[in-house]
Amino acid sequence: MLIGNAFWKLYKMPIHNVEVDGAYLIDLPAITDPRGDLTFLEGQRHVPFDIARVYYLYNVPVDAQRGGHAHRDLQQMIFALSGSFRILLDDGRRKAEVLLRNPRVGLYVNRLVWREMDLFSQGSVCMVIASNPYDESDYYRDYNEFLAVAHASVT
Ligand code: T46
Repeated sequence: MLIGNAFWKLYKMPIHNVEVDGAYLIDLPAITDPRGDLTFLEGQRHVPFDIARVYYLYNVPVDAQRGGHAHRDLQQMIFALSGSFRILLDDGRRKAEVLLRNPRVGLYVNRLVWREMDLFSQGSVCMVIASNPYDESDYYRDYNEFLAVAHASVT
C-alpha cells in the first residue's frame, strides 16, 4: 500500500510537510458557489486508506487537553470542521506543532506518531477519518513505551 508522500504524488494532491515523519497536511478540493463551499473526500483517492470509521469532537472546553497517545497501526486524517485547535506531533525524534483552522485542510497522521491536542476555540468541531474501527489495544498511552517502540522501528 502506498502511504505518505508517494500516495500524494501519485494522486497529485497538494501536500505540505510537517517536521515529523508520518504526518502531512493536505488540501482537499473545494467547490465554491454563491450558496457556500463544499469539500469532499473519498477513501483511497483523497486519503491513503479505506475509511473504516468517522468520529468527531464537539462541546470541547477551550482549556481541554485531548490525545496524549500514539497508535500501533491506525492511520487517521484530522480536520477542523469549525473553529481551530492545536495538535502537537512527535515521531519519537522530532516534534512539530500544527494549528488546524481550515475545513478543507486535513492532517494525515500515520501509526507511531504521538499526538496531543489543545487550544480549542469556542465551538470548535474536530472530525477524524480513521483506517480501522475503535480498538483500545491499538493505543500507546504511555509516552515512554511509545518512545521505545518508535526508536526500535527506525533502527
Ligand atoms: C486520536 C484523537 C485525535 C470510542 O469508544 N470510540 C472511538 O472511536 C473513539 C475515538 C473513542 N472512544 C472512547 C474511548 C474513550 O473511552 O471515547 C473515550 C474518549 O477517547 P479518547 O480519550 O481516546 O479521546 P481523545 O480525543 O483523547 O483521542 C481521540 C482518539 O481516541 C485518538 O485516536 O487520535 O482523538
